[in-house]
Amino acid sequence: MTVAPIEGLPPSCYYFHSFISPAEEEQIIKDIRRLPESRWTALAHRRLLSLPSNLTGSSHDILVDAPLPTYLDPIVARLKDQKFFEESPHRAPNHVLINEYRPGEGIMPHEDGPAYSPITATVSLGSHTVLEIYQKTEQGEREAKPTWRILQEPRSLLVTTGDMYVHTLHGISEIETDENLNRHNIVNWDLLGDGDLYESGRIRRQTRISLTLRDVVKVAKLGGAMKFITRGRS
Ligand SMILES: O=C(O)CCC(=O)C(=O)O
Repeated sequence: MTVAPIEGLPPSCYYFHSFISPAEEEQIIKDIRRLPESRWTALAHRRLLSLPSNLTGSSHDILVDAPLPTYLDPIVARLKDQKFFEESPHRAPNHVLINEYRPGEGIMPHEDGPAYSPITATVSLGSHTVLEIYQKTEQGEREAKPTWRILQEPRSLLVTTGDMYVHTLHGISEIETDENLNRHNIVNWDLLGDGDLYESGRIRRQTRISLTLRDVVKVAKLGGAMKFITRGRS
């Protein structure tokens, strides 16, 4: 795997097609689908699982110490091999947000915030998507239109860190078909594994599951976390 940042973006964002195999993708989707419906949080435009648990405490920034699901082991091992989390406090991701989007669903532009060490690793399963990156104005507000678009193929990995993490926002439009896909509009066009699939410039989305792996800075043992929760309520 060659580790080179995507050119044209603020430092630093890395894209790797075929980060996992089709067999691994199928197995992880099966493992996720095995989880009871009640574990998911249904939102207006996607559904969401937070594992090993939701962040807690009055600022929602504390993780109760627990392992990630074992079906993510191959992904975590590869992230460690590539030393992406080398500078984060636990030198590995300890939390995953699993988002499921049907065609037409997306996520509002947002920043990932200070609960996490400033590095995010996202693996896409089942479908491509287009992540839109927004810059901030001098007043710190989000610009009206995205400056860059990143095409994430199924089974790919996108790593965001540094200025990209701190100074930009990202979102996914609520559309069924991605259009205007070409080397002028897609910043990682030359890094795609299966570029031919997108040559027509448009492609319909399928149901996509994204795994967003991060390192939560504050981790507490169960007893310790209870103290934070109680304090937050008093
Ligand atoms: O699904 C994605 O690729 C983006 C997810 C995301 O932005 C988030 O979980 O904060």
